[in-house]
Parts: sequence; C-alpha cells; structure tokens
Amino acid sequence: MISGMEQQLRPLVARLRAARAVTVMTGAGVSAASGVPTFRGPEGLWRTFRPEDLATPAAFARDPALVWEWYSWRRAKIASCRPNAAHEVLARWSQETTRQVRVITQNVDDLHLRAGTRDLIRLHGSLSETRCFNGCAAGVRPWRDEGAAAPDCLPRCPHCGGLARPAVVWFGESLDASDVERATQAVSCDVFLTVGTSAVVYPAAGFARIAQARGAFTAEINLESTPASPLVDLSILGPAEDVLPAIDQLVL
Ligand code: BV8
Ligand code: ZN
Repeated sequence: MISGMEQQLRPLVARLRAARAVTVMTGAGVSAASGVPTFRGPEGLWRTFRPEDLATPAAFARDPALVWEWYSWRRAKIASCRPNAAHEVLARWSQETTRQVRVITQNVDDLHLRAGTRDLIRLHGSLSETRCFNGCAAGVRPWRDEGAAAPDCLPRCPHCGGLARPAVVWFGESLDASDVERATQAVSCDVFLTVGTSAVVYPAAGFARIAQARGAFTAEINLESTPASPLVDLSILGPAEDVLPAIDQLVL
C-alpha cells in the first residue's frame, strides 16, 4: 500500500536516485522544529520587528544598542536549540561519496554545521560571529562571539576600537563574493531542492529558477505555498523534519 505522501514524493525520489549532483537550499523553516523562530509567517520575527528597523546598516548606525539587543536575544535563543531530523538528513547526504550533495543555507544559526554538514555555503553569514562596523581592514574577518551585548558596553573591534556588529548580511548589503561564487557553481546540478524558505529574499530566491534554466529538476518542501511554488517542477507541502527523513528512506 503506497501512502499519499510516498506517491507525491515519487518523481523527486526517482530524480534523486539518478542524480550525480544535488543542491539543497534551506531557509528558516528547516530550523523551526528546533525552536528557532522563522522570519515570516504567523510566528515570524518580522511580525513584531520591522526589518528596516533592525536588519540594515542604517538601523545599526542609528541605534546600535537596539540592534545588538535583538541579536543578543536571538543568540541566546539558538544556544538552547539542537539540530533536528531535517538537519541530520542533509548532513548525512553532504557526507556521501557516491554523489555530490551541496547545501546552501540562508540561515544564520549554526544548526547545519552542528549536525555535521560538509562544505556548507552560508549566504547570510553567522549569528555566532562578530565583525568590525567601522570598515577597518583587519576587522573585515569575523571572529567567534556568542555572547550577549550589554547596552552600555557594546562590542568593539579589537583592531581599531570602533563599533563591532553581528557578522550577518543585512538588507541592502552585498553577499560575500566567494559565497556567491560557490552558490552559483552549486546551482548547476541535476536536482535543486529548496526547503523551508518563503522564497522572497534575493539573490537566494532566484536560484531555483536559474537551476531550472540550467536543466535541473526543481522541487520545494515548505509548510505553505510560496512565490516559487508555481515555478518549481514539484511543490511538496509539509514539515521539513518529516518530509526529508521520508525522502531519505525512499531513496535508499
Ligand atoms: C543583495 C539578516 C546586492 C540576517 C536577512 C531582487 C528583487 C527584489 C529585491 C531584491 C533583489 N535583489 C536584492 C534585493 C533586495 C533584498 C531583498 O531580497 N529584498 C526582498 C525582501 C524584496 N536583498 C538584499 O538586500 C540582499 N543583498 O542583494 O546585495 C545589493 C546590494 C545593494 C543594493 C541592491 C542589491 C541581502 C539579503 C540579506 C537579508 N538578510 N536577515 C539575520 O538577521 O538573520 S533576511 C532573512 O530572510 C533571513 O536572514 C533569512 O535568511 C532570509 C530568508 O528568509 P527565509 O529563510 O525564507 O525564512 P522565512 O521566515 O521568510 O520563511 C520560512 C518558511 O518556512 C515559511 O514559508 C514557512 O511556512 C516555512 N516553514 C515553517 N516551518 C516549517 C516550514 N517549512 C517546512 N518545515 C517546517 N517545519
Ligand atoms: Zn575595526
């Protein structure tokens, strides 16, 4: 007896079995089951905070203490979170030697890394790192920092003494050129799968379409429909932490 879900997954499973190169791009939905808040949707962070108030260079210049307060809260939140079944499946796939599985993430939590994902491409940086806001040459390189910022004693760059900032990519900022280069290469694949992303933030949101134009089979796993749903070859509505393990079992 084949379940409805199994039936729906069949075209993807067949493509994954035949694929030599698979690329998976994840968003906040992949970490939702771990307790990390998503950005959009009913419980999303942007319901209470406006991105332009918090996630832009102008917002930081205007009120660094407010921005640090938000990032300190998010750091504390992820410190208590653990990778879930979705991260674990992707980590295992990335370690395979028979086919190439590359993972691109928009997430700034460390959960893919903590699950053991190899050669992870982190498009939007890391919540657990800090870098110089002052633009000094040495402070461009992020340093590990999982601490909370005290409002009256904000983190400083050890090289120039200027203000330091979370090492994430804010709206209106360019992504790291080498990350974009690696992602652009990874977009050339046989199967391109997006997982747990609302597909609205660019350039990441454009990758599935590019992959498709280059001949990849494209699929999406998400709790709800997104702007990418009508474009991909297969849209699967469901929780990543259930759907990915189900696919993993069927591909074996
Ligand atoms: C740039 C900071 C060059 C880090 C974030 C082209 C067209 C239009 C606009 C643009 C464009 N190109 C560039 C732009 C501007 C802008 C942009 O895209 N704007 C959009 C919003 C209109 N992009 C940029 O500015 C980017 N830079 O392009 O540089 C440049 C430079 C100057 C001028 C022009 C161009 C930089 C973007 C970086 C943004 N940084 N945040 C932080 O603090 O975290 S964005 C934020 O959104 C997050 O970081 C996250 O990475 C990103 C994407 O969100 P998602 O991961 O998709 O999460 P979301 O909550 O939205 O969705 C979760 C989904 O999961 C939901 O659908 C939900 O239903 C689902 N779900 C929930 N639970 C589950 C689940 N699914 C499965 N299972 C579950 N259990
Ligand atoms: Zn500096």
